[in-house]
Amino acid sequence: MKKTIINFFKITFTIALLYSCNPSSIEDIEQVSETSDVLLIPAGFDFSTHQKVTINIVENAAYAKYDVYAYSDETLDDSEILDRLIFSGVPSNGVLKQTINVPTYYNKVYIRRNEGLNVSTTVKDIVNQEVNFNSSEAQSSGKSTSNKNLVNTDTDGDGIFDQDDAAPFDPQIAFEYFTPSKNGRGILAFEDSWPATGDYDFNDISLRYNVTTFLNADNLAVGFDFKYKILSNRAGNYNGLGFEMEGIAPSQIESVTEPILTLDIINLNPNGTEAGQDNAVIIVTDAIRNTRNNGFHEMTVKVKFVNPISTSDIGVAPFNPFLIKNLSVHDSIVGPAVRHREVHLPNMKRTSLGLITTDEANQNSNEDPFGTYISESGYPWALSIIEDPIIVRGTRPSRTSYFKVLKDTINISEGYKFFKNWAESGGSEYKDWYSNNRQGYRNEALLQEEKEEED
Ligand SMILES: [Ca+2]
Ligand SMILES: [Ca+2]
Ligand SMILES: [Ca+2]
Ligand SMILES: [Ca+2]
Repeated sequence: MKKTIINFFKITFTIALLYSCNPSSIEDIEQVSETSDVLLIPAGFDFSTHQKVTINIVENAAYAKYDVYAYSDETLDDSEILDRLIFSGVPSNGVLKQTINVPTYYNKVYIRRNEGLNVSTTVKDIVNQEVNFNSSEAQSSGKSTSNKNLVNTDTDGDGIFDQDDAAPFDPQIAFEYFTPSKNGRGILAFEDSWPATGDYDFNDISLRYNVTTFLNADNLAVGFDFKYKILSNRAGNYNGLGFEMEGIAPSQIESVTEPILTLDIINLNPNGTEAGQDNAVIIVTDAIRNTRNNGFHEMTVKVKFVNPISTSDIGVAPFNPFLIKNLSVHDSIVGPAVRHREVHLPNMKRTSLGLITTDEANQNSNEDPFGTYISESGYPWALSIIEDPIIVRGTRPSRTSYFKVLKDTINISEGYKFFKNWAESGGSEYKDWYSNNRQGYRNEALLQEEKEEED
């Protein structure tokens, strides 16, 4: 009975919304409609498509340079492994340890060790989200570097030879660490109807990103570049975007690129982090719609730390990302700009400034009564996917291998045929449901082609 009443209100609201629309802005309108679909997910499932893996390297020589790659041996042939560089480093005091984020179906790590002129390569299994490697395991590949007259110069004096140093003239930076990988990218896709049920096309806001973290000679992070590109903004609200770095205090951040602010709802600390937060919160913009003057070009948010921090302490990108759901774009139902409504990934916590008001919580349309960001029908309001491209030699990365944004009002389980199997199996089946690794995974007619960069 209760459900029937809720449905009645939803239908009435949908009709009211449709009639209040200004036809000129109809392409931007989220047409709220109840999905009859229900996902029966196991308790505790968080819809994660990626896993954290800790790489522990123990080195017995005084100096060796490492490059670490991750992949799945089921979906990749050997020639593609080298496109999946995740980080480089020279062990400091005999140890090189990094925490990386890789798709849940990845099962292998490829470790390339370079000691002087000797190169060795080793493949290790990912076991219980860990890889342990000791340099005594290194098998010389018989290859040697082409540079027979290797001269070890360290121009900036950071202890890392020029040929191994990602920034040979900068003593603060020695290596790079990429999330998800040098050529890979992450996708964040949001439904902005929270806490009401949406149509689950996950295109209200979607973006792709790639993070380069800069490491010093001790393999500690000194800062990072968060490069992102908005892929879709099909929302009826002025939605903002930010991410929280859990466990990192605002005072640990030296500087952040100034966010794009237009609604007067965000207060910043002098270092550029959001004021009033326990953890460091980086606001990208308070209204993605208002960043359109910049087009949907790739943008970069630069973050620098006061002191170097280990990658296990800063957490792995995309950290705790969230959408700030704000006022409607329709004049007829405009409200005051607010900061508190945050839409997070499943089972992630709100920031210090996020809350659901009593009024909002008591609404019939509240489908998130436990604040887990998983609806009563089993769907999340946000998805996080990371993936590597299949590189087509001699051309730009093949875009067809990436997750594609759904066409409007298409439920994700229609466009991605095994999304439901994946979710209902608690993530154990069809782990690569979002890819086109195999024939028949996607209904391509229901997916949008990504627009090329508009120059
Ligand atoms: Ca150097
Ligand atoms: Ca350097
Ligand atoms: Ca939607
Ligand atoms: Ca939509």
